[in-house]
Amino acid sequence: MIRRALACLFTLGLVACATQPRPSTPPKQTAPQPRPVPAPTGSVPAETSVERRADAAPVDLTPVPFEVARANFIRDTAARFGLDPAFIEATLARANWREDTIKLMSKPAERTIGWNEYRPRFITASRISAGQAFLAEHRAQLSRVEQRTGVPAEIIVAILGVETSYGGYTGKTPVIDALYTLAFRYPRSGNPDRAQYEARRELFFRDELAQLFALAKEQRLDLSTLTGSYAGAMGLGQFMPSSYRDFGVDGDGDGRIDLLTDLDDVFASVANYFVKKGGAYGWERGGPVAVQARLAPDAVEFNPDDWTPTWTLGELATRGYTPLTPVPAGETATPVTLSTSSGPQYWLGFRNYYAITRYNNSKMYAMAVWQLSEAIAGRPLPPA
Ligand SMILES: [Ca+2]
Repeated sequence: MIRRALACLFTLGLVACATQPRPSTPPKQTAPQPRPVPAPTGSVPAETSVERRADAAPVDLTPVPFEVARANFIRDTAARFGLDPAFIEATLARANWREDTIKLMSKPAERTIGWNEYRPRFITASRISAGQAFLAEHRAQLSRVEQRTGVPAEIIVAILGVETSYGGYTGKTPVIDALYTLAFRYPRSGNPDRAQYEARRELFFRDELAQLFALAKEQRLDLSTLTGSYAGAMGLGQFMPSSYRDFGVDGDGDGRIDLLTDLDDVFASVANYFVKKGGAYGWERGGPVAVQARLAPDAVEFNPDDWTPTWTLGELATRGYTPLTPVPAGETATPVTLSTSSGPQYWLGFRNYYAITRYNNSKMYAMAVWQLSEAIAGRPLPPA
């Protein structure tokens, strides 16, 4: 759910990533049974990814004393969501600064890795078999969501596999602590080139903290027990509060959106996110995700700034790109270059590829999720 993320070791996004502890959390009552799954890869939800959009408005860097910022936050959040300021004050008074959150958020980005290193971290035999078991166990529920939304069951399962090892590890950090920390003590590198970005990130998390209060009220969540990632992402799909509020769906019709323990709600919400988040490029029922391509030897690699799939096959052909497998007529795509130990690998990503990047703005994340979904569905994988 966010924009430019770099993930932990990968480039998923942004800054911080996901360094999650080993999975040890017992499953929730209605969540899947524990399975021998690999440690989560630690993607950070999109919302926590880095944003470096050129059009991002400048942020006022005038220092504001913490007490003033905190008081303004309480006043503004109470007014914005119709909450009792005394409740917000009392809740924040019990929140703790999380040094581990600061540390993880300030961790320097690891060296950029290639697809040949990234892929094996996500696409493993154990993750595939655990995904197949999860799909088999919940097939009826997933099929209903697929029929309604067009988002294939295996795509939903793959996202949950990458984010939380199918619910095996959803995070143990109190969400209120994580967001309070990042909202008011977002780590500063001291690098003037990053000052605007870091200030914007702090405001992003301050808004997420405000939305957490609204979410808790709307969905009757107990902020004293709610846990998630070190950056405040929650549940099997690792939704940030704003995404929970914007895209969460009550899948079982019990009047509540529970993305922490209710699989009907989780499946419906992940699918809804895919359909809606990309706007005009949201998930297309039955559409392709990606195909491998060949680049003509005399052509120049074409790497657009983002993965919006606006290029016609004719335009791509002009630039030297030829799909290796047939593509439905009328599809538009984005070229994607993956680096491997044996040289660049070229792909064309379609609207549904773009939809996956809305979950985490990384070309390798989207490719890994799609390929994992293919393996879970029992289809052959492209060579690494
Ligand atoms: Ca529900």
